[in-house]
Amino acid sequence: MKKTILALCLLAATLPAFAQQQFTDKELATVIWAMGQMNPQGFTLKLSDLSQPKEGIMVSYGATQNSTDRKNIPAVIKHAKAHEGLVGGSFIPEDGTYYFDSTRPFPEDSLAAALAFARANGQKSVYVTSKDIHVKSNYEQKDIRIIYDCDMGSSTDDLFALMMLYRYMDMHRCTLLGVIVDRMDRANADAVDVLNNYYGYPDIPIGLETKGVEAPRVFIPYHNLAYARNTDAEPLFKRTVGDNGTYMEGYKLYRKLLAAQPDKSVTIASVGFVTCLARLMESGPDEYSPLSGLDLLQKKVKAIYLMGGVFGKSDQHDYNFTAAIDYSLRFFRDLPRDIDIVFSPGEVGDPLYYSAETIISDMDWTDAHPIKWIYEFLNEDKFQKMWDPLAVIQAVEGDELFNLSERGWVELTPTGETNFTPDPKGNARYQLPGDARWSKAMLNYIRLMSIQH
Ligand SMILES: [Ca+2]
Repeated sequence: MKKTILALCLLAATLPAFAQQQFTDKELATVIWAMGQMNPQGFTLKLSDLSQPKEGIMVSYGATQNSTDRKNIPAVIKHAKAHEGLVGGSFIPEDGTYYFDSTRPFPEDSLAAALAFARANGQKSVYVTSKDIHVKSNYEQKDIRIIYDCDMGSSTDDLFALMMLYRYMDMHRCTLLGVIVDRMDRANADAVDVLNNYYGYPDIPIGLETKGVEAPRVFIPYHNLAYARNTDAEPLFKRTVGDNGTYMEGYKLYRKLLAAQPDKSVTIASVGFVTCLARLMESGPDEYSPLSGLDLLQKKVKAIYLMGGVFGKSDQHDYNFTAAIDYSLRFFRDLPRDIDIVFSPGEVGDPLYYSAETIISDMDWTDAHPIKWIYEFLNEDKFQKMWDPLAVIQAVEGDELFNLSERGWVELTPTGETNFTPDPKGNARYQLPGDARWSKAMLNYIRLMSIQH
């Protein structure tokens, strides 16, 4: 019997003419059941020609919910034939069950619509076919309050991490309270002003470091991004602060934002230097709060996700902490021990290489895109790795997508080593490198956000 089914599927796949012959519902049910047996990871089948779509965000209809048995398949086929003619199978690890559903496809650049449909149909996730990833749909977590602290102006992963935060905002999965730019030079804050506007959040406050790292190295320069002009010499990108506005001091904006938030409610994603954080911790009472900076941090912040650190056998050299080692030493020395910290070491993001060519092609849906603009004027691919988004993704989505170390304490040495001492009561953990499949899925997740519009 199994051999017959296999032969039927193979024939259908290799002989379109054969596939075009109408199958009876009974034959379709046999094929669908067999597809489930042969595809433990899931499948989508087009009933008209038994092909498997290569693209599309697949969302199951609520009407065929809980079809787990062979005897449910005829109802799934009936619904699919009355709708888009697609049947999907998926294994849900949480309940160890394989489900068959009538499926609705959405274009891959329409994630928001797909997620809204999924929520309306009681579905917990959607499947993005070409990227081979699932995206959760059952989120409304605006109370995840994020402050994003970056060294905008050198690597483009800071920009992609910020893009992820805007997309999470679109999905109501977090509230971005503010952006701190810890790389001095207002051009870097102006770049954030551009992104805020481009992604539809023009009023997110921006703070800028003024006493930070002197002349840090620049990997991919984009200090002129905010001032880009089109061929008619008009500004290419909108800004809120503009040329005449001013930015609040980075640590001061931290104070203002933290003072206004509920206790232990704020998550910080720090993907640059920790100079503004160190200056916050050394600050005294002001117009925003009678508390010292250290007390304010302890009272309001629950977790800090840090891009940086070197652990285990890695022979990498840390950049973010060593670039301003005095500030970093003070930050790690004084950080309240009841604030959770999670490191995203460079080696975890290393395999996530988003090539210049792929970035430009993923953003070809628009002429003027600030990130694409940077790449269009680069003479060479600088092989940018997507380090920073990994800290942001965990800050918003929690631990589920990551392999993490045990708990412990981290001490920073004057030469920039992050020494880890295991202790179940410790406040620190670090991300562990994933396998090739994990790295690809993470990069594909970032790419999925690049194509949304
Ligand atoms: Ca960075």
